[in-house]
Amino acid sequence: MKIDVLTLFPAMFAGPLDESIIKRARESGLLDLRVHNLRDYAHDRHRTVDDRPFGGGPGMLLKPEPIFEAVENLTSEITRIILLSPSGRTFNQAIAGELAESKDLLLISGHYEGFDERVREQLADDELSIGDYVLTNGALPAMVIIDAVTRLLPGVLGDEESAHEESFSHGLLEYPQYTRPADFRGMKVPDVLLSGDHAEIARGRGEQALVRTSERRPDLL
Ligand code: 9D3
Repeated sequence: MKIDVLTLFPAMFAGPLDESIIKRARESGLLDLRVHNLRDYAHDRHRTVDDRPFGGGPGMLLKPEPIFEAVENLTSEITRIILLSPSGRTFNQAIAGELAESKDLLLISGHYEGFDERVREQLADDELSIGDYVLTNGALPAMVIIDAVTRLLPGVLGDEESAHEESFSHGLLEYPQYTRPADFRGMKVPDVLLSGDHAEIARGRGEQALVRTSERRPDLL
């Protein structure tokens, strides 16, 4: 998969996507990630990317010309173009799954008070938020989406990680887990886990997953 990102803060992308599983996905060619500075598509002397809203109001908007030019340069017919903004639909695992089926994505990170509406109407296929809290810009949301999508690409997770995924994606929170030592400063691991009774262990874990989910995330039940 190719993912292009259009942002005013390309330097934010160095680091988080150069580690661990995403790093491996990039090195193996499963993810071709390209980060572009929106300012490179502005042509005036000050490389202006924003302007004041017609009709007045607080803050600045991203002006359309640099974004249209970037899209014309970076996309093909099949590119899925996604705006990141607090007004988007809320990203979740199902959306990650859909996006993972695209060949090319372009993520356009917002800033200031938002986008000129013509960007939304003419360019965007979708508009996503990552949740109901206010960030300073869309760069972290772009990285969150890249991470969640990349790990779903065939071949990115190892066999063990994928198998674990299969057996635990039953829509509940995970049950409590323990590793050695069996007694840490007087805090003991539940006896059943040391019993070797695998049927009883599975039953206890299932019960704990349900208890935990109903306490913390009743919306999932
Ligand atoms: C109406 C005033 N603000 C909306 C809550 C304007 C505004 C604040 C912050 C517009 C953009 C931003 C920067 N945030 C994003 O671009 C963003 C975001 C977020 O803040 N939270 C969750 N998901 C996202 S995706 C992009």
